[in-house]
Amino acid sequence: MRAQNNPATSAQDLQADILKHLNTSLGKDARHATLYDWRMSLSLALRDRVVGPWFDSTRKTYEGKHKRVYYLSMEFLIGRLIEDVTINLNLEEPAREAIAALGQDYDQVVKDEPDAALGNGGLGRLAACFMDSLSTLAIPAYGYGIRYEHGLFEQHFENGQQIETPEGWLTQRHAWEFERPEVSYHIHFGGHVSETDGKTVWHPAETIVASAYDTPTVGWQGKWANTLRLWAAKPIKLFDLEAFNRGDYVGANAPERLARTISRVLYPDDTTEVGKELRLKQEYFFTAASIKDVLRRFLSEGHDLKQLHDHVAIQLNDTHPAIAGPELVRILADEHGLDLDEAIEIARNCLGYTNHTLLPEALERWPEGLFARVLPRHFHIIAHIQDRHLAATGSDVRIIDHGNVNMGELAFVMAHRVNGVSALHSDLVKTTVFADLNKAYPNRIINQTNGVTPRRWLYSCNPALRGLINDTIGTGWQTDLGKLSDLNAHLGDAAFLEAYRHAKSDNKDRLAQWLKAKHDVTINTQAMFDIQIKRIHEYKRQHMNILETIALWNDIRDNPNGNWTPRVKIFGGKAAPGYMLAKSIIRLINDVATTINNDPVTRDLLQVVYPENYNVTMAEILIPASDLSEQISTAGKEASGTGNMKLSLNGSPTIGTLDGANVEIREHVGAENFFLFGLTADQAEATRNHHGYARRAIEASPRLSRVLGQIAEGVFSGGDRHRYSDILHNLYEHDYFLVTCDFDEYYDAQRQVDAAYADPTGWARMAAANTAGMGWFSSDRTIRGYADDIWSIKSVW
Ligand code: 4GP
Repeated sequence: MRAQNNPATSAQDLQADILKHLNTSLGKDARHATLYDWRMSLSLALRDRVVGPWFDSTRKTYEGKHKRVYYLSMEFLIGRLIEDVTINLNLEEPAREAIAALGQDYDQVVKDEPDAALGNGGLGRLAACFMDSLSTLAIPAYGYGIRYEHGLFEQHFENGQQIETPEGWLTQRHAWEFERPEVSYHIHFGGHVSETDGKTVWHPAETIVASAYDTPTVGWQGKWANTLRLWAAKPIKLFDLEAFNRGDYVGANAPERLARTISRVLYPDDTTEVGKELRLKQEYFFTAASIKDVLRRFLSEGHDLKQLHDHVAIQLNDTHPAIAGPELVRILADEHGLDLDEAIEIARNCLGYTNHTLLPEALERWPEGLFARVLPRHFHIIAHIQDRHLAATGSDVRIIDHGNVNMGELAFVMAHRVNGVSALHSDLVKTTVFADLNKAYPNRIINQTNGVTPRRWLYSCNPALRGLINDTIGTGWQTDLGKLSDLNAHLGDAAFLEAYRHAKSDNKDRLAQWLKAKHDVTINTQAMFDIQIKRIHEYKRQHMNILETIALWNDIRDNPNGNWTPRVKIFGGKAAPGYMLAKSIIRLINDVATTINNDPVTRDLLQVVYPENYNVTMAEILIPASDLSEQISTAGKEASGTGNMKLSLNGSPTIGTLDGANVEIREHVGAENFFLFGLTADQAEATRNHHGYARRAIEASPRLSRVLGQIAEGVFSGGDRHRYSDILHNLYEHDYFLVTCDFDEYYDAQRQVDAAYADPTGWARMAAANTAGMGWFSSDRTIRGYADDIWSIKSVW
């Protein structure tokens, strides 16, 4: 059923609305309009069409007193929205026609939109996919986060090295949001706590304002729309007029500057004490504003606070919003007079916590002194939560321990469900980081394997494959991705496989043209496109990939007339600004690219390409064009992966370890359509107990020894023997991530890939089998799992 207010739109209607917005919202006539004006006018005309379903959805939720989900996340990696909205509203063609009729190039208009990059990687993109699925499934939901002025930094390469510059998505007006100055809350920090007549009062020292900005997120076919509400920090006192009148113009702006710092950048450098404090304040800022908003809505419906969990489910996307537990308890107890223990129970019934990584550095711990200074009342409440937990379970796992407040333990104790993001990861959550808490609270940890939205990650980004699927098995898979398994019946059909190859080759051409136009790189489209796209991290092992590239280069040079399968190795990803080894890996990849791409002997057989500034939009071009997906993390370290799902779904078989969701992907697409290598998580752990394993592995591998020797001699660094001593030292002396131990098997698996790729029909069958097998990995399935097992919420339909 189409929502009443969503008018069926013709290209003419849209054209008229674009012109209307050009005149009345942008204040331009068509003769003087710039690309920006056209893009804004198109976006606003599209936004007009989201408003109807959005109002309907909100009204229905209030009328039916439906339960709502609140998804609290420091990151929402949304990317561009024009295509997202046109796809979901079925307005692709009308929008294209309307813009063409106005004499503009639609693709240029779409490309003018900045990527909303309010996130780093997987966790943030998952949040964006979840918003899409929640709307598509008509589950009433709010995403809550921060409206950062600057999203994830822009990456540039200078002499192969990563340089970061600030991202500026808000330097232009953001077309999709609605400012809500009336929805604002005071958020407090610091001060002290007093106790009078048994009543605890927090006397904060500092107050800022959290002000809401709403972006509607519309689901498939515009039938339902939820809200992404992002908070901007503002001062309570706009301006110090007295200081200004004294001539202190800088000082006059201090209140605003200080407040705005809170929502200025995603991931401030938290290696310094002030950086830590800022980050803790960011987390409390958006969490506290969100909780206040949740309770305001709840109370406006006239419910009793004791029934909170019947109406409210709050999901903590990692530990960043873990302060939600104590904050909720504080409001229930201090402001509404509930008994503290009762408040804890009520809060727990509402809260769920998703863990996204086992890496110790990502499990947040705040120095006790800092925490107690910034949030003194919460510190007391956490101590009380801890006492109760210790007394009730007899466990000796403390939340406040060794001078730190441990946010993972806090989130665990305060949530009624804790989930990992793949089967393997959830098992490891049970047996490693939270082993003791798992004993104290058996059955609390469950699994919800991640998924991706098929609307964006197949339908929208891959029109060629979308068309073939529609022609082969019909539509309906956009919301029932399991239907892709109908493709299995066609895997023996030569015409289908030929068409599948064509679709892939169209996408490869598209990527090649993009690389040429944007990065001035020419690639061989007949070669296999071998793609690794993700943040740069030792555990993800981009360095193993580049070492294998060097080994292959050596082998081709030793035998230039051999039967080699041409490859283009494509990398994409950013390193955290303070992560020096990851930055060295980036430089090595770029150095190796320079050497190899200029070698006349191997040039037609092996190329390395690393376009700078990987983001959601780049992913949408790379993924459909990929032949081979690199998912080569050290087993036990990648919680799930979602890029692995997008690539396999788009017909790119995986070379990978038994890590994260790779395990389940392999089960679904079939072991014969997956190139497996490497140690298992158990073996990896066992290997680390054998002193000197790295050196032994290097000595046992002539191929790897040679490669490391070349790097040490400066073959890729113009003779500079020291440029990569950090990487080499790490590999020889430590190699926690077991690159050396997995290297030979990885190299061999790559040669199996070469052989398989040499048979075009066989490869097409394998690629198509990946698409056919991936139906289970829709984020709709994941959201249904959360809805049933964690939130106890139903679709409004
Ligand atoms: C990521 C994990 O590294 C990735 O395996 C997972 O697929 C993704 O979360 C979504 O669950 N973690 C992060 C992070 O992005 O910041 O910890």
